Amino acid sequence: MERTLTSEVPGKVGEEVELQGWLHWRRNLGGIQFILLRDRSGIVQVVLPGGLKLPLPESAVRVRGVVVQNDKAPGGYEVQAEDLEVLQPSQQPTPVEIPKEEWRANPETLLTYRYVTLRGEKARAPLKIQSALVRGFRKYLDSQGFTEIFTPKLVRAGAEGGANLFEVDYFGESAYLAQSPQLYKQIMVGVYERVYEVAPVWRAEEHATSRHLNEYLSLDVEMGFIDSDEDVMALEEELVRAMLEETAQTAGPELALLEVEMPKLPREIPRVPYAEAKRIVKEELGLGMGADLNDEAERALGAYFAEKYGTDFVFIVQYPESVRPFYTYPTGDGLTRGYDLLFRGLEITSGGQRIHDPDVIVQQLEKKGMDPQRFRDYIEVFKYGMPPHGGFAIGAERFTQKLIGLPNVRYARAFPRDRHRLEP
Ligand code: AMO
Repeated sequence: MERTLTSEVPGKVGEEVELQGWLHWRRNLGGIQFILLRDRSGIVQVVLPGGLKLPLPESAVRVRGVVVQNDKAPGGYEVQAEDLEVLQPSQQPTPVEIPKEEWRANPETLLTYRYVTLRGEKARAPLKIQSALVRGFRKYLDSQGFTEIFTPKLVRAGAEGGANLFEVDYFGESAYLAQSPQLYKQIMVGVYERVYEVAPVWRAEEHATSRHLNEYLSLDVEMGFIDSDEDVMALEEELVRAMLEETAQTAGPELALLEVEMPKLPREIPRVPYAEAKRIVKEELGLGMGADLNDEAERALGAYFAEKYGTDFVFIVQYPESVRPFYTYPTGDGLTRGYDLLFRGLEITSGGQRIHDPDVIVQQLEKKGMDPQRFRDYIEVFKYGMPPHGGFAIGAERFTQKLIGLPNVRYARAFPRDRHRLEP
């Protein structure tokens, strides 16, 4: 018999169906027992005879039965079956009772047993939403003439500065895990003009915060023949719109389950110069801030722009050279064509125009106290007609976190790596 998905059950009233999935929950009322059966598409109630011996929750099972409408059943339908076949039993009770506690148990416990706690309906939803965001990212860029690239993750030098690099032993030589595909995606602009990459990157952040991971998914974009960072922001605006549309269209049940409020995204996202953002933070919001916008300042700015302009997104533009990486295009007045995108008060993107003149690159490296020798292959490329170009990277987990309203970015990654966590 052909398998029916739980989501297809409402369309099959009166028919006999075969379901396969996991025993999500069970309850024996004596003469009758109920289970919830969970598959990739959702959950449905199955009614079984009271005498039947049922396996433990999370066992993989198969049932055949007749679909009946029942207003008291979750979702309004149930399957009435006589028997249940165990495909593979659970050998022990789950460390956390999935349907009840997935959202209430101690967060550390949930992460420790993530291989099974992820199966909870609410636990698995953020990753489904993230997968839709990433699909939207790829689809939109494919439609705009971009080529997907795959760059090395073992590298000789860090592109984003030396502080948070993971060092690895590369046959006796020192190498690093890539902090970003930055230099390689720029090189690939010289080949394909427009490129993107979806891949993990590593940051040896020492501190545990709600927005830092040591391994995260970087959604990278780079494009050639631009006039300025304005072209890059214009692309990102449309890209973000496409990602949200794809998610609304294909992850509807998950968005509903988590009660996600879709963001306010105006046709044009406001561009606020860094100096102006700083002034607002100080004078209008009465907050202090360090050299860069700190997270408290970002949060306050997010709330300020949501209130003032009805937008959940804001670009902070014209960053000073001192707080941007060496490859950022300087405008000669101490400022750059580098920008950040804040979403609901959190930086989800850094981007901008890049330097395309090799002499300026050497000059900026030296200014930052970095050794141009370590970047020699990268600099070579710029001697062969590199067009004006720019791009950006979106942190996939941060975007997911803020879209859903997750308290910690770790829940937007299946198996997060943090200071104390290398397993599971
Ligand atoms: P940046 O270092 O700002 O820029 O990183 C880009 C985006 O990646 C996300 N991000 C993180 N997410 C989780 N945990 C972390 N530790 C973490 N660090 C960064 C953020 C951030 O906005 N090469 C440039 C991008 C570019 O200019 O193209 C870069 O890596 O969402």
